[in-house]
Amino acid sequence: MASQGPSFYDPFNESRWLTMTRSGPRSAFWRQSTVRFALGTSAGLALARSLTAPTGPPRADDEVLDEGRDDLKACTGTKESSTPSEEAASPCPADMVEVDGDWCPVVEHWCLRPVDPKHVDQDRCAEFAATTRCLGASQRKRFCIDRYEWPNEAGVKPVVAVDWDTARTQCTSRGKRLCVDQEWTLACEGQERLPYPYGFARNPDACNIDKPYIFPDDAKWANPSLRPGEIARLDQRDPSGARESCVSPYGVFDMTGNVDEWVYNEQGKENEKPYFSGLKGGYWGPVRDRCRPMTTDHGPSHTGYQIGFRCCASLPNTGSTAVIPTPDDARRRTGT
Ligand SMILES: [Ca+2]
Repeated sequence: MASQGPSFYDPFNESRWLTMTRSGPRSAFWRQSTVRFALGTSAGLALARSLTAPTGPPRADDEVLDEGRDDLKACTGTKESSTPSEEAASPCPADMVEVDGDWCPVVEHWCLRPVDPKHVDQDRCAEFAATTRCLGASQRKRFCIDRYEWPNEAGVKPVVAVDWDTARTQCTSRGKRLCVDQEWTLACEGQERLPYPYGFARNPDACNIDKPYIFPDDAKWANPSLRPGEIARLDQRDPSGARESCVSPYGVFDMTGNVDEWVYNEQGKENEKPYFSGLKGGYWGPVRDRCRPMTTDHGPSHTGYQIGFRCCASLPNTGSTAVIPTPDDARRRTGT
């Protein structure tokens, strides 16, 4: 009997899943597993669509796409390949972390066990197989990223309730810029391509995630005089860096969970979905809270009680030319 097969996740349409079915002796595995290819680009989606159904979960010796990268072939989530040497001088400011590595457009992640089997649509995975095969050609990236969420100060709660354009302006005021979504993903998952910055198994103690959901009061949120009180009622933030375990292979804190983070989605648009204003990492609530997914349903003027940001900066002579457009720039670019 046919059973649920792999699903290819489209990051630009979070409600759309391309599902394949298969039958055979591994059907028991398929019943237990949700298989998702987290896609980084529309090209990646096209690639995934062109694939045939895998014959089962990948084995360690399946990880052969990174030829010449012996350190990644046997990846088990250890952090050696991305963690910078303590002796090495960083070209980044003291409050930023250097990220130097290969970003993969599509990573094959196999979810072995959902958090809630009755609500797999929530896309919360309790444990992934320790495999991270890269589909497609990886791209070298080198840049700086804030160690913490804005205002990028250890022990201080990050800001919330900012829209994308305010976040962009704040980064500019410090001589930085918003992160491009691909940069943010690499800084979170490392070259190890971890689904969570701390590994393959979801851990609500490692990062500030899976706190009980509190229903917001839309009327209070819409009233400027009542909004601060509503934000305080909903607030479940940690101070930046409060959890030593919530650190990525590169040494960046609080990427998944705590507050959602604005990024620049290079494939996005200003006035319709997918927006160029992307959100990465989830927040303290019971949501995906992984490195790969991006929410692209909210335009640059959107704000929320759980939404903050962090900044990135280009390094000279690295080929990085990321320029974050203003909404006017984007309007001219798209002709809208
Ligand atoms: Ca975060």
